[in-house]
Amino acid sequence: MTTKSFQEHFDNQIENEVSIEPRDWMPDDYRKTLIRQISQHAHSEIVGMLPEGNWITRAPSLRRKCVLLAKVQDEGGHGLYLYSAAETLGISRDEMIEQLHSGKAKYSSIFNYPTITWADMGAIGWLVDGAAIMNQVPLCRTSYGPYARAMVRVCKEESFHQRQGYEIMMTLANGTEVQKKMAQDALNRWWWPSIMMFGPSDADSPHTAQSMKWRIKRFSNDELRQKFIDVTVEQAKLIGLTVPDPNLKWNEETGHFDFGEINWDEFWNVVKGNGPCNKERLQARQKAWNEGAWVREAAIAHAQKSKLKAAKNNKQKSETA
Ligand code: BYC
Repeated sequence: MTTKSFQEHFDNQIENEVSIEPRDWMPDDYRKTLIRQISQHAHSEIVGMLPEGNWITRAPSLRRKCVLLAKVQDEGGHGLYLYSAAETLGISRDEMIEQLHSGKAKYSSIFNYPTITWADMGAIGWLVDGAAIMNQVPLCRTSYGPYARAMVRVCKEESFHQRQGYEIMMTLANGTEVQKKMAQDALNRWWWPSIMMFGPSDADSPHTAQSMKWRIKRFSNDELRQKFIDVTVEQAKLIGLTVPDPNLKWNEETGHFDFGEINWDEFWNVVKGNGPCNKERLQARQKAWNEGAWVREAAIAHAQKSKLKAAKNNKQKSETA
């Protein structure tokens, strides 16, 4: 086949919703876009373990501790599926980790904010995982097979995470005055960063148009952000909390909530590495990587030994046969 016919075949697959698999021909830019998005997604899951990991030892009861521990472990698992999905595109895990540690690869802006009270665990589960579900459910139908399949399980777990967060908020909102205040304060601090998680507005998003043509993305950043706001405002009302946006207003005509101006300077500042916790997060990842070196070396040595042993056994078997 010529490059032109490979391209036609690929275009037909996209058009007919036939998923692209690792051994299929794909345009270089499609591959690059997927490596960029999937690896950044994986990094977000792994870095995303840190703000919540911070509260495991201080969860207010054994039940809360077990649930939070399970949630944080889930995020680690999501990172691993996603690194594996990205590896099918021809990049190694070591290369991806190196890109994270050197600051070349991005990860979600949201994880560069501090978790200062227990209510932040509620706000993260409710808002951050809620935003993640809104973004990731459509990714279950993304055009690249391994990414789409990884997302199915990730989304099931994210739903549980969202509910555990909302339940923490509900409990606090129905608690004492001090607890209710703590929940409101967490909502005040996490609302705008959660809205920013969806990425720049469509007009300023360099990748959206092409990613939608390739059916990697099924909705634009602004469409998903709007869906999230419409759903979440009602959830806040239900538990008696106030979304910190004085311009939030139901619009009969559009059938959506209008909302206030997003502080894009803050968003880009965080994305560029200058948020409240960027340095701390990267240092924690680098430290974990360095301290885990002996485990990786031992695993490689064990794999080599097992391989040699198996080869020796096979040789002996064929000699005695
Ligand atoms: N933070 O043209 P755009 C989780 C970057 S983890 C930082 O719109 P695209 C969880 C973007 O990468 C959830 N950077 O790009 C874990 C691009 O930069 P480059 C993570 C951002 O790719 C633990 C530039 O801005 N979810 O759920 O079409 C606990 C231009 O943007 C951000 C995913 O990763 C941001 N928020 O769209 C709890 C979902 N937004 O690469 C929960 C998968 C944009 O040109 N990813 N940028 O240097 C996606 O859906 C898309 O990649 C995005 C961005 C919507 C994020």
